[in-house]
Amino acid sequence: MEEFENCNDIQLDSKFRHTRTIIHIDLDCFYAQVEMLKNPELASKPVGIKQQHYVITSNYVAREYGIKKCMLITEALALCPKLVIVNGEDLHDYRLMSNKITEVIKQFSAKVEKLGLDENFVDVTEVVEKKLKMESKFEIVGHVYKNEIENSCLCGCRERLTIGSQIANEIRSKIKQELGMTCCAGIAHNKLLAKLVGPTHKPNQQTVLFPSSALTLVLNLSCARAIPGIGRKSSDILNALGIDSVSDIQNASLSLLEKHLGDQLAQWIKGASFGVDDSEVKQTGKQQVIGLEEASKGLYSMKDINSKLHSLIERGLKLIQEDGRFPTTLRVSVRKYSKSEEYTKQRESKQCAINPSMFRLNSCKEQILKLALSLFEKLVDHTKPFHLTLIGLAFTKFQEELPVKSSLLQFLTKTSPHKDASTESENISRFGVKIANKEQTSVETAISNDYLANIDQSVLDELPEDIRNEIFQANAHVSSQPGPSNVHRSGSKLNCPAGVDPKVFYELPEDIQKELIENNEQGYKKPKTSLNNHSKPKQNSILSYLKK
Ligand code: DCP
Ligand code: MG
Ligand code: MG
Repeated sequence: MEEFENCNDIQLDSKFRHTRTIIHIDLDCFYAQVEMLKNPELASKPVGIKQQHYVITSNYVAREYGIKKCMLITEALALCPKLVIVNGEDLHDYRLMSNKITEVIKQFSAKVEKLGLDENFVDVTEVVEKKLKMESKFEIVGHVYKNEIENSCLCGCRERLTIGSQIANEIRSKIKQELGMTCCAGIAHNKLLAKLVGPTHKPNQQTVLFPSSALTLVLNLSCARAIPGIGRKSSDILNALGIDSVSDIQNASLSLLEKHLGDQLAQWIKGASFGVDDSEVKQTGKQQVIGLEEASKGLYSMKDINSKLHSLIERGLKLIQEDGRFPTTLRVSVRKYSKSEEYTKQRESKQCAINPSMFRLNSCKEQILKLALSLFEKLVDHTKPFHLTLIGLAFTKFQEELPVKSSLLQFLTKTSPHKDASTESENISRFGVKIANKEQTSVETAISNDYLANIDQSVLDELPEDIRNEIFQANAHVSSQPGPSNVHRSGSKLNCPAGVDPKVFYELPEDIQKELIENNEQGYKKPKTSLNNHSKPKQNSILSYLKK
């Protein structure tokens, strides 16, 4: 103990002053709850969620039968023959719900750290401070760990944690009200204690821990490994040193721990064994990967693969749209069948860069499918019989904004812009060129000597209307030469402005034609239509990209 007190001033700080208020939220039987929400008939039945041969979680009805997490399905069925087994290998709906939950929690404080799919830490210290200034009387909501209300510490933690319990209750009510999900909450002055105290009353309950009970809570843990943050590797090292329980850590010499675990980890573990944890709630950014998988007993044909990829892409695009960012990498994974249990868990994957401009195209689904298939072919020789048990698709490396228009143009133009591109981006360039070549003859006759000549007509046709208009408007402005003045056979009396392909011009709705002419006469004005998420000025931006 003495050594510990000398080892780190910051830890001492949190031992005698409990300035923060941290809430840990953990959803009740998360995957099972999502399934019950999708299919309310399940709510009254025992439900087990299956992955491979295991029940990875179950609802609380099933838990009454003694079903535990990670139990073999055969064992679970022996305990409860009427257990309804739901396949939980596809994480799509769980991820979606997980993100929604975090968003609800963020309504209470910006300091939210997501942990896995069903847990979040929230630092509500500032919210508590504000409430303290506004009110003076507070009542604890929910349980108090060991019914021990703080009466020795004078730092103000009793009031703060009491307000924390009220906020936790509000968060839980909001999650229930907006998403129909129940959860547990732990409230304490640090992350470790908040996480540990939450599950002391389950499900759909909350518990606050006052600092005077911190030691009792950690000493009640079954073993050192039960401290979240001590993983298998650290616990193996500790066990090898004869350190098994939390009190063993408390009594171990810090220098011994530092020698075997490294200074930082050793000091943290030593602190944790006394309920001390000064780690911050790290604000979680958006997810790094949008990934989906489909498991199956057997995928044997390209028809299977095509259909699985098709559905994965459709769902992936929905998620990307909801996310609002643009991925720049596509990854395809497969799990090859093997009799060996260990091996079947391994996935192989290939990835390539994708041009985010693709997400503007109406044909983006087909284009991603083509890319995914070419990645698949690198993983699996489809000319020979194959047996897969899973196929996955992931979008990664996101960028917040739509790409600059130069890349849009690169994507639309007929020639590959990067001759020295890497293999990954060559895929895309080749892909772009391929589209262009297909339509080249008809396009060549259609285009006049204007800036649109560089753009593949077929791709142009696929663009959403607002973007097409923007390109046309910009193109109208580019040329200063007098344009052809004629009455088109379409009946339009309007004159096609300089530099605009008449064929394209007369296809446009009349209001857009007028706008084009206006722009041409007055000089370039900022187009009314705009691309989402673009805050930068657009003045002349497209023009430069459209130049040959
Ligand atoms: N999970 C998993 N593999 C495990 C354990 C859990 O894939 N070995 C998944 C299923 C769970 C989810 O993670 O629903 C969240 O894990 P929890 O440990 O929080 O368990 P639950 O939310 O299911 O139950 P509880 O009510 O005990 O929190
Ligand atoms: Mg949970
Ligand atoms: Mg959890």
